[in-house]
Amino acid sequence: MMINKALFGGVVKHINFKNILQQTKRQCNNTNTEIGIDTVTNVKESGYLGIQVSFTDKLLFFNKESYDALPIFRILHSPEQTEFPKEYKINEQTMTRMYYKMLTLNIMDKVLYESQRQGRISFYMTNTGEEGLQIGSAAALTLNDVIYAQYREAGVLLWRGYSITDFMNQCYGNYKDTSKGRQMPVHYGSRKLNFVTISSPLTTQLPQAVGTAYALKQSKKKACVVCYFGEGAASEGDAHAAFNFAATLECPILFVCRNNGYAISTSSLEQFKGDGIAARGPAYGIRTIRVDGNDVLAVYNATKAAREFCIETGKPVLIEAMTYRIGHHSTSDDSSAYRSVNEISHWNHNSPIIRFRNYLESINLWCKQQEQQSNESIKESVLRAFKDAEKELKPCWKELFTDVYRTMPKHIRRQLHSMENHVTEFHEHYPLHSFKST
Ligand SMILES: Cc1ncc(C[n+]2csc(CCOP(=O)(O)OP(=O)(O)O)c2C)c(N)n1
Ligand SMILES: [Mg+2]
Repeated sequence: MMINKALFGGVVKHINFKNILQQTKRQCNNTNTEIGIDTVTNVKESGYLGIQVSFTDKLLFFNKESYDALPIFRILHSPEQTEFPKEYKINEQTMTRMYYKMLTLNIMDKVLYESQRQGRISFYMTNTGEEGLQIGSAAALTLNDVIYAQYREAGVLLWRGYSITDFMNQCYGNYKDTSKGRQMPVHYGSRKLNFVTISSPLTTQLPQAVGTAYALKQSKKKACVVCYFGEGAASEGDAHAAFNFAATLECPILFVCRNNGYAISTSSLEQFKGDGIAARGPAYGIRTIRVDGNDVLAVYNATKAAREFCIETGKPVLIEAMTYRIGHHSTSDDSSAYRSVNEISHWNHNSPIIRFRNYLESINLWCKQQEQQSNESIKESVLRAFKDAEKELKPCWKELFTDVYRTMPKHIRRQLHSMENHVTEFHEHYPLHSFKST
């Protein structure tokens, strides 16, 4: 009960407050004993917009210990396993193709990593340890789905049809590179394969991907957007904006978080204190699953189900794929400065490639001989493409001035002419023979 001046109409002085308070306390006590304490807790009420209401008289604060951690969906539990639930079966041809692509990615990474070490390309980032996540998810999508990636998703492109030659041309930035040598190595893009060009600033792809998903929904296409990002990128503000937009605007987008344990040298232990990235999904009202990213079959099945949900309902899904970055962050990093050799070797022994090969061998879909032959032939084709790409000319330097505007504005044209005059006059100082002339 509120006691205020207005209630007593200006006769406050003559009121006996002591009596009123005693009377009020007696009434309240009677009321509480009559109703009983349990009946006033957990009362369901609607009233706060968007919040499901229940009340409690217990003074409780919640943290991650208040809930069970989200479980990890896994199909391949042990190396001896030959059977798993029927609904998760994938046809044999698809499985061998998946394995072959994982192997290809792994071998291509080794060659390109070494070529950077020899100074033949300027930069590289390997995908080692994350092959299962990349190939498993890509295999569950169609070419109509639009991909936004970070930079460690070469396997997704490989699965969609980007050839080894395409990878090599991009990393060398020669004139056959579709981005005309204007991007750093590994910043791939392919209009034909519905794969949006990678950009270096972290997390920019998330809000953009949500916008594209919103547009897809308006167009009523039977496709979704798939947006890959690292757990480190999930700490950027853009990630939160993207999750919330996707949930509130109901956009058909599949967020695939690669939780590989590190953001360069910062381990996941130092990056966040909650239950990983997955716990954030339900907080935004996004349907979520945490999956073993090193189990290619689990990733495939989770992605397939998530994609179907996105397209049927037009709503987002979040997948947190647990994996491990076996290689250095990039060729500019030396991970021995911040993690132990033992830690890396543990994951090397449990790599997604080994796990999948064990399974395929156990059901007679793969054998040692096939492994050896595939290794040799993949290595040969990677080295061939690598040598060819290295020999190609660089794009014509005049390309520097094109493609920003549909019609070249006057001031850019002036800069182009001035550069032409300069290069003609000082041609002996430039390696013009390694560039296309037009
Ligand atoms: C906005 C922004 N901040 C910082 C960087 C530098 N940077 C590049 S990669 C990276 C770590 C990203 O880690 P994660 O998202 O986990 O991806 P991973 O490298 O593990 O695949 C950082 C901090 C950047 N590129 N952009
Ligand atoms: Mg990471």
